Amino acid sequence: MPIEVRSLGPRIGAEIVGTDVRKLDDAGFAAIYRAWLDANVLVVPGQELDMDEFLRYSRRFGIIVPHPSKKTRHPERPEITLLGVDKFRPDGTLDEAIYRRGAEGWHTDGAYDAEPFKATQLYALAVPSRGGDTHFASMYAAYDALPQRLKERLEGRLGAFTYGGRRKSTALLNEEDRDWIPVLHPIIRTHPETKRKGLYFDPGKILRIEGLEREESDAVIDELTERMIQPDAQYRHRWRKGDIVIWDNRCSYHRAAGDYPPEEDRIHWRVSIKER
Ligand SMILES: O=C(O)CCC(=O)C(=O)O
Ligand SMILES: [Fe+2]
Repeated sequence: MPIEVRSLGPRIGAEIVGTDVRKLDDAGFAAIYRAWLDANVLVVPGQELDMDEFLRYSRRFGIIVPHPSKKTRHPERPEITLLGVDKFRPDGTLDEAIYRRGAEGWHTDGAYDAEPFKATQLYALAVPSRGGDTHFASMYAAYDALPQRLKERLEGRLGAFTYGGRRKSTALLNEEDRDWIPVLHPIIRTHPETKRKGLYFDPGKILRIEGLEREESDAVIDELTERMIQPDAQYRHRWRKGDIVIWDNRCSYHRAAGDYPPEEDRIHWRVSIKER
């Protein structure tokens, strides 16, 4: 069966129409993979999957690695992270780190790793009656829109990234996992598959730009934070139960809206995927 691809946002986001991911042959998957590389964020709606089926499909994109946040891993399946589970503490108060996970700002997943996550894939098990959308934006568009002086200033430069960034936000990590050695990534990063240049940046994880004086590094970080999101290269996903959404962390930013009624469930299975 041919794969039908529908475009979603301007320059980012696409949806696959009428496909059951459990039944995809290699040609079908190749079409999905191509659509994902082209659109950076790919939605496959209407899936009914158990955990093994979700993992099997996810493994077609790469290697699944457990997320460093141990307390949000599925107790029996460490490669699955649970989003929105155990939001309330035993005393009834809301755990903001779980409720607002991913909502503190635009980011890309895994920039704190020497080899960042290639992709993150979510499967929606429960969606709230309102709010809880996920926003996406293109790193390619961010790079294209940079003024020439910044492109030249940043070409070949490395950024130092760490888990909690300058704010040291490590609430989801166990105490013993909170020390991170900063890792370096080119700020202007060429996507290994599409060969397109993007602005690889994460205001919540970057510490500094190597080779710049502290003040200049901070000023450039502030300027990039202002410039990273291009309004004409965004997609906002309104979740439906059964949606699979995969995003490419090498060329897109995302953030959770963090605005749904906390008493309602918003639950996803999540996997972090690395290159093979
Ligand atoms: O829950 C969401 O909408 C996205 C959360 C997030 O940033 C992530 O899973 O990496
Ligand atoms: Fe994220």
